[in-house]
Amino acid sequence: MGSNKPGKAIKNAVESAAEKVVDLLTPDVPGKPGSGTPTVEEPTAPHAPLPPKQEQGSPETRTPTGAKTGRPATELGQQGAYLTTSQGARLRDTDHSLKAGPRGPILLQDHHLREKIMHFDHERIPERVVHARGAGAHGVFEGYGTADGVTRAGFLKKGKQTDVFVRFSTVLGSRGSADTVRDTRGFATKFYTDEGTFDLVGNNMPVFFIQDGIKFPDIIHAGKPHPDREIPQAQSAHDTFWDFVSLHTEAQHHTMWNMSDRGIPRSFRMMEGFGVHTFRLVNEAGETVLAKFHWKPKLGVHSLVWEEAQLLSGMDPDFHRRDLYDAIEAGAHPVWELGIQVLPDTPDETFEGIDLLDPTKLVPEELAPVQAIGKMTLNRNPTNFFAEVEQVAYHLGNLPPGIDVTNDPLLQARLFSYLDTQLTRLAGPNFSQIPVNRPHAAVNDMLRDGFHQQAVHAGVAPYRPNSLDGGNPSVATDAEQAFLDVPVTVAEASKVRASPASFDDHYSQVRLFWLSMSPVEREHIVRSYTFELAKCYEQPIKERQLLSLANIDPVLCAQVAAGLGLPAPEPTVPLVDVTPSPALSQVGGEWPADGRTVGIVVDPDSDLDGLAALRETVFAAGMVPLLIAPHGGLVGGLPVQRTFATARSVEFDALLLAGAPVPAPDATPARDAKARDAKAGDAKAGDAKAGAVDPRVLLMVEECWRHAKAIGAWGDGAAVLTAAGVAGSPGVLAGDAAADVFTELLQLMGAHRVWERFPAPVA
Ligand code: HDE
Repeated sequence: MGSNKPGKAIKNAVESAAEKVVDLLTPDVPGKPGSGTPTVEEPTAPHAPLPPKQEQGSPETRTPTGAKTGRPATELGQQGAYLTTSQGARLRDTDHSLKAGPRGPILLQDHHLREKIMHFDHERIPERVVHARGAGAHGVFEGYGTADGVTRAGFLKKGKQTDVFVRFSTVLGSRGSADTVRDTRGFATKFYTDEGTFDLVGNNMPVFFIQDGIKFPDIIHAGKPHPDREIPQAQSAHDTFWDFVSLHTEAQHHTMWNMSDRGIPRSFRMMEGFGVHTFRLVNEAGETVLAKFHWKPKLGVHSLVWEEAQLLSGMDPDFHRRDLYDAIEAGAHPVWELGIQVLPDTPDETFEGIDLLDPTKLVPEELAPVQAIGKMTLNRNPTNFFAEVEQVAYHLGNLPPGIDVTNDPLLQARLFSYLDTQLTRLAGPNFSQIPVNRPHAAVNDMLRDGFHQQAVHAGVAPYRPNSLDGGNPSVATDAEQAFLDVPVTVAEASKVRASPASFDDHYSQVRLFWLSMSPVEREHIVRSYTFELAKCYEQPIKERQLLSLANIDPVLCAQVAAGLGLPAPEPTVPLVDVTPSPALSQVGGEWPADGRTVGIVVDPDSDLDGLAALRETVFAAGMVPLLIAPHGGLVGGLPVQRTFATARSVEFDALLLAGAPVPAPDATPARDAKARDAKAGDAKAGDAKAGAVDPRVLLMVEECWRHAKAIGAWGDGAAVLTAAGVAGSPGVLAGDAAADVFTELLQLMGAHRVWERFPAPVA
């Protein structure tokens, strides 16, 4: 038995761990599981729970009514050195049930067994009906003060800092589905403002499939797996999806966004976010404007290429999750600016002919620039995924004074759904008392009782008016920051199940989007439509979707039709003249490479001088270097993160070759299918040295090349470029010194990919 003073015990445990584990082998790249260093032997000295990792954060410890508790967040989960029951009784054994003799049977009286199994049986809660798969992080928002003229919201005032919790998600897949599927991404932000929580529950695309919330179950039923066989998971490449969107043509705009590179983001950190709907802002003087919210990532908007996304779904289904958490852990904190398009609040709620209540329409930034009003930095990973990411509950109706809703019929239906869904998912009406959902503003709501009530309400009069509690709580005035339901005039009308005539235009903005794309982005769109439709079984569905494409653009339609082996139909509506919006394209511009991953292939038999310095340079550039070697352990005194057997090019944004390793002992197809036949490389490259390079390294180079990634080599590494047949092509660098090659590589990475490798035929 060791000391039972927790501080000393931790110190002892850490010191003994340091002695027993080769320090150098401990990974110094992000992703290490815990904050301590494990020992080979099971630790037995009692001590307090280890603290979370430094870059992890938990919801601030507040009472259910929003007051600060001042207690460390770690105490909310675990305390003390000893294993206990849920009631705090210390246990002496948790490995054996209480039995009548060592050979059983188990006794019904074993309260520890029953409690342990009962709790385990109920660990799962229903996953979200949509957006089930996601990842989240804590951060801080700082207002610029630039929105003061249009909204009274206090969290937007200059320099005001507000805690936030963001959850990113895919829409269609189940909780365990892959991150890199083609889909819309959710981008939901909870601002814990002093004036009540504000939830901005948006997507990474500015338009939606439907104009009226009553259609939501239809689009989701169509996009989810087929009800009979429950396939395919987390994707739209199937008959029911295309059946619906080709019949319900208002979905065509959002569908094209999904078919574009926006449907396969490189990273959550590299996505724009959009509030989608038009909101109404109201300032101190009671004046209103209409506004659309935008999140602009400091790292730019970037995507995977389709093959990369598909390979990643198998290689690393958690790719986006890992990317977000690793970047935060590496100190590359993702930053977005919040911006608004400010639009006049006119009676027709229309701007430049665009109906602002139609969520299938965007307002081009060239017509209404996005004005920055604040900045968000995500700087802490969750400490417990379930408690925070799974239990966070967003709701469009969580609005602070100064921000109000409009009559957008999609938005209006959402105001019902987000509270309602939590009743099932979080089992009762008290979900706002779960730690991650607790407001940071004083709560005095007169809501009482219900499942899982956490608050111990005092007072005898949870009703108004009352005299027994002295009239508490009071209602607030404008001067006391009361929420303002903007008194908008509602035109006299009859009850109808109908939409305004302006909602009938289903094609002009889809055409605008298509014509705003660069040639390479159009290639990707053609390929996605062709891929998805080719996966459908039913010819009539493909033909019907081609009709929509004909109404969008004849070139697009002809290209997809050719791929499907079907005739391209004529348009059924006149093609509209539109002015492209260059802001919609992702290509062009220079962006920081923060938090990107660089693979470095090393050959233990070659000159390893300078490798340590290069690794440090990559770290210093805010990126993560991963050393890839024939075997694990140490190479040149540095820890290896991937072997040729475990590495795949799709994990890296760029590849560096510090040597030309000969085939490793496990480079046989029987041991590793990626190894193929080393001789095949030989023949293909037509180079005497080709067979001398490990075929897995050649595969990495080939894949990086066709995914338009920058590749650099120096010294012996240049031989790999020749062996792979890519030497001298665009974005493939060879030099004498590692540092020079890396500097050039960094420049190429600023453009995200080496697009000139693939001149696009669709102009
Ligand atoms: Fe959602 N949506 N939605 N949605 N949505 C949910 O709420 C719903 C819509 C969005 O990370 C659910 O708590 C209806 C548009 C995000 O926890 C549910 C309609 C946009 C998230 C729901 C819409 C979104 C959700 C499922 C049509 C972009 C994830 C679990 C009227 C502006 C939030 C939950 C998170 C989640 C309903 C349309 C974005 C069922 C009925 C438009 C980012 O309430």
